[in-house]
Amino acid sequence: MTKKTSASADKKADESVSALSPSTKAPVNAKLSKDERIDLYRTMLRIRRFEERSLRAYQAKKIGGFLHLYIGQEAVAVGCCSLMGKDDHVITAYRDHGHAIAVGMGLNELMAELFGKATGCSKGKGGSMHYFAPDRNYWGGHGIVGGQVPLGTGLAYALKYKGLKGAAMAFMGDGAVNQGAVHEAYNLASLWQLPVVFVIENNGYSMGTSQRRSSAGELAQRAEAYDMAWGTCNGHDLYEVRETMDRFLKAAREASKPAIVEIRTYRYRGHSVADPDNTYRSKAEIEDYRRTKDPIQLFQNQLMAEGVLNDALIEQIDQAARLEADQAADFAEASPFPTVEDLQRDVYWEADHPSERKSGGRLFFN
Ligand SMILES: Cc1ncc(C[n+]2csc(CCOP(=O)(O)OP(=O)(O)O)c2C)c(N)n1
Ligand SMILES: [Mg+2]
Repeated sequence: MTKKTSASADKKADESVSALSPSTKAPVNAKLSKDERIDLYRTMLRIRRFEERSLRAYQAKKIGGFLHLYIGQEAVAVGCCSLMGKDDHVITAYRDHGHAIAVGMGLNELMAELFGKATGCSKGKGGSMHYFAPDRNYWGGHGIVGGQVPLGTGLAYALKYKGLKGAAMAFMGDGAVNQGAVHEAYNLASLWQLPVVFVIENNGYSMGTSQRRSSAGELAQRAEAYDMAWGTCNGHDLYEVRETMDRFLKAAREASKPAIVEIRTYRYRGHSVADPDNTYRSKAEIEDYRRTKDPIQLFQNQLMAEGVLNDALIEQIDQAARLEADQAADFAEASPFPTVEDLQRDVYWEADHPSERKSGGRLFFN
């Protein structure tokens, strides 16, 4: 969503959105209060403003390493994470900013992490791909494509093994679905009937490879081979994400039934900010998505039609989100870097607890 379309609704986008979301009346959406609806909108906008601000910081060389922006996919993380109860868990890949904000992490600790500062959520040593908040049941932020999927299955296994309540959501990209470890995880999840929902965020591309060129068949339908339930939904429509995921999460929580859900979405930026995207898709394609399917614009239109949002409130929410993102960048800038001594902390448990160490051998290279 460009500045133009943020506060004052873009007329063209308005025209392309003819009706309310088909999921408006689903109980999980119908029960939302006015404030809860506004909160969902605000969270999506905060994610976008945070990332736009982080991009400027990256261009100003305040951020090193990778920066994979989630812009365009906000309704997926916000829709899914808004359904989490206190016993539910979430894990994702490296495009992890949206999920972090959706589970309630603060912009200061997130921006500081990007700047590599000691006040970051991972003490400045993880960066963009390694956001974590165990206190919010948010288990990262992982850089190996598909690597988080067995871990998410392990979260669900632990819930079942320990007789705890809740379910786990394991997010992955469309590029992860052919990884062997993902299929091993599917198999065990079904064999052991674990309370996990595998969420495929299909944004159409795995770096520069289109999903259609890399994967055969329906991505989520592969669940049938493992005797699991599956579904798909429109990830540009926040209400539809909530309606679909609510069904599968309930089955996971209440009946320990695993499932695979493909959520169709789109990223507007390159694979990472260092990766220009003028070779594998057309500008017209990106523009078309922006103009007709922007999840924030669509939800804004929805809430305007519901009488929940108006121009003044939209402007106020937008200004607050921009200010919050700017203040997070100021906080990050003013924070200290980790010290040299900090570098080897939090890497190996044994190194942090030498008196309890049982293993031999070398932990670090000299
Ligand atoms: C096992 C492994 N292989 C390759 C890579 C390099 N790599 C990083 S991101 C990526 C694309 C993944 O695309 P997708 O799963 O669709 O996620 P998206 O970037 O679209 O969110 C690849 C191939 C990696 N990190 N890990
Ligand atoms: Mg992808």
